[in-house]
Amino acid sequence: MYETIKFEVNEGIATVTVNRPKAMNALNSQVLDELRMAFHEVVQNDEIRAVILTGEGKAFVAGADIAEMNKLNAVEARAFAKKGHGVMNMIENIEKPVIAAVNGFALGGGCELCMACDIRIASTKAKFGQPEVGLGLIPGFGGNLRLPRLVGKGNAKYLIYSADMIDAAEAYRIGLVQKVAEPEELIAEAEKIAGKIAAQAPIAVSVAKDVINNGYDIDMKSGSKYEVNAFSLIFDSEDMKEGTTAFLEKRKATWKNK
Ligand code: CO8
Repeated sequence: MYETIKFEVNEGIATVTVNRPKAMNALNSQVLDELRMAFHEVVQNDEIRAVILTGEGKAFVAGADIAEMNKLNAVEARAFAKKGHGVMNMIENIEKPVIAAVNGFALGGGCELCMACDIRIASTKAKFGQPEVGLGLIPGFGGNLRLPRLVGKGNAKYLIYSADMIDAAEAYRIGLVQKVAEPEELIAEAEKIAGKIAAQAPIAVSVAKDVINNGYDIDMKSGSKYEVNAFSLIFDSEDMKEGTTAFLEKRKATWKNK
């Protein structure tokens, strides 16, 4: 069904692999469409508790497809940028956690794709950057917005203006990634984190994701109200009763995702 990505589900964890290694997994319209379809499948499948997003071969994703962009006029570029934003926003906002396992180059749209994920783990072989200004472009899949939020304005401006590529250690130092792993241990490490998350109450994880995302860009007072409402609503979930009762009865909780 998919031609440019691979989609697998194993023990509640979906793995989405961008699979266009001959073009360094560059995001053309087809890859973006298939990513949207895959994440739609993630939303629909109740068994999936967490997602790992990675790339096949040497790259995670080396950017939006430069050959495709080279031919676009402004109207077509707008449609392409909107398609990219649609995918990034979908990944950022689905009610399930998404872990980027960055195996290699995460450049331009690839860096933007991993930034739309909740958590990033990098292989020691990974390289990050926003090289768009070297192509006469600017980041167009949310990089100007997400990079400063993740690493601060100064680091973001440095990376975007200079087009510098940084390695995993530097990405970790500035807070772009949360963990660094040896290449052969990257997926196992991502699965370990996904497994830990999948063992928690799914409804609580999804509500926490919602509050963090929606609380981030609003003032503290409004955020505080948003959190209080989300926190109280969760008391009507069966999983909240189960989690707290299991603690009191000194047993392991069994989640219903209800
Ligand atoms: N788009 C299209 N093709 C690509 C891309 C890309 N982003 N990256 C690599 N490829 C292709 C190469 O053209 C090459 O194809 P071929 O074999 O047919 O010549 C093949 O992949 C292998 O690449 P290389 O031979 O270059 O491999 P190297 O190992 O020598 O280098 C690099 C790997 C460093 C990753 C190098 O390929 C590179 O610099 N790639 C481009 C990185 C880049 O500039 N990315 C940013 C693109 S712009 C962007 O992402 C904007 C996002 C917002 C879009 C908004 C829309 C309006």
